[in-house]
Amino acid sequence: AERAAPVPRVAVVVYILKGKSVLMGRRLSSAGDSSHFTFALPGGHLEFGEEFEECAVREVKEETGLDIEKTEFLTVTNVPFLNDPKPSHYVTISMRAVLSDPSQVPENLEPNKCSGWDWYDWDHLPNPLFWPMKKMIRSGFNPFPV
Ligand code: 8DG
Ligand code: MG
Ligand code: MG
Repeated sequence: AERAAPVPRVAVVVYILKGKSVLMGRRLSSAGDSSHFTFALPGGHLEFGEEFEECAVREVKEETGLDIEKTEFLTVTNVPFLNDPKPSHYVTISMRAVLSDPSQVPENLEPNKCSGWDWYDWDHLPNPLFWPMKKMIRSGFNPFPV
C-alpha cells in the first residue's frame, strides 16, 4: 500500500574505487525519474536495523555480483526529487570501497534498473551524470583517499 504521506528515506551509494576509476551504470528506472539514463553508482535503500557498511556490501552484491571490502563512510547529502512525477526525497549516505578480488568483473544483475556496469576514469566521467553525483562533484567532492 502507498504511504499516507511521503517521508524522506535513507539511501546508501557506493564509490567502488579501482585505480583511478569508479564503477557506474546508466539508471533505467526508479526514483529520479526525470534523470533516466543518467550514470550513477550502485546503491539502494537502507534496511531496518542495517549498518551503512552492511547496506553497501549487500546492494553492491545484489546489483553487480561484486564482493567489496574496506567499506568506509565518506559523506552525507540531502537529495530531494520534488519535481519528479512521483516525488521522493533521500538522505544519501556515500560510501567507498575496493574490490575484495581486483580481478572480479561486474555483472548486470538488475537489467530492469541498470543498462550495465563499467569502470570510468575519475578525470573522464561519462555524461550525463545522475544529478546528485554531479552536484557533489561540482562542490569539490572526491571519493579517493588523499
Ligand atoms: P532497493 O530496492 O535495492 O533498496 O533500491 P534501489 O532500486 O537499488 O534504489 P536506487 O534507486 O538505486 O537508490 C535509492 C536512491 O538513492 C535513489 O532513488 C536516489 C538515491 N541516490 C543518490 N545518488 C545515487 C546514485 O549515485 N546511485 C543510486 N543508485 N542511487 C542514488 O542520491
Ligand atoms: Mg538495489
Ligand atoms: Mg540501486
